[in-house]
Amino acid sequence: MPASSKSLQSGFSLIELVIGITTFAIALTIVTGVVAPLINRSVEPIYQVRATELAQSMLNEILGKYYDDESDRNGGRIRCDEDLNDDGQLRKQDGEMACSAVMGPEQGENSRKDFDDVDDYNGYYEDDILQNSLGLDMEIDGEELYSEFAVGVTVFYDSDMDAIANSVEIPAQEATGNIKFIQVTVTTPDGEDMVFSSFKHNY
Ligand SMILES: [Ca+2]
Ligand SMILES: [Ca+2]
Ligand SMILES: [Ca+2]
Ligand SMILES: [Ca+2]
Repeated sequence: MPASSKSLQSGFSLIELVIGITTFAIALTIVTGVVAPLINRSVEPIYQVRATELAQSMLNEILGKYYDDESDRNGGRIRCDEDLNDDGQLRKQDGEMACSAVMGPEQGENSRKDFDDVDDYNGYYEDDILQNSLGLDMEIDGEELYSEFAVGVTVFYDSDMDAIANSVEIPAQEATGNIKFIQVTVTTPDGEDMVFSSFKHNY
């Protein structure tokens, strides 16, 4: 029998097997340690894009509402907190009204479709099946559009536009004001909070 066919029949030596297994183990470590996290990371941008889309539509919806529940609905010529006759007081008989001191929905505004001013959204939170502005589930053919996403909203007066509420500024600032800060936080399915914000002015 020629020498070459004898060595083929004898298969791998123990040392060759050990080297082979070690090489395979190193290769596997590289795959799980380097490639697998990359696969994970490649999902994140999709969540981020979807979160941005969701936050943008929420902000658009909120910014489309009145500045305040006390805002003049007939053309908006009279702003809340505006002292029209400069007497240092806000009085109904002078056609003046104070802006809302409490951020939240007013009486009778029980769900999102009733919200008519920006601060009605303060404290709004939803997860599970997210809803659209009309209070309908965001689904297409029974498939949730934002499965495992959550969205929350915070609104407060922020007269100096530094993202810190008038109510907690030091030194103390006016309780109400002409600028409201709106913050939308979207939590992605992997638990990352993405924060978006905007201001609404009392025009
Ligand atoms: Ca007045
Ligand atoms: Ca309202
Ligand atoms: Ca309100
Ligand atoms: Ca502030």
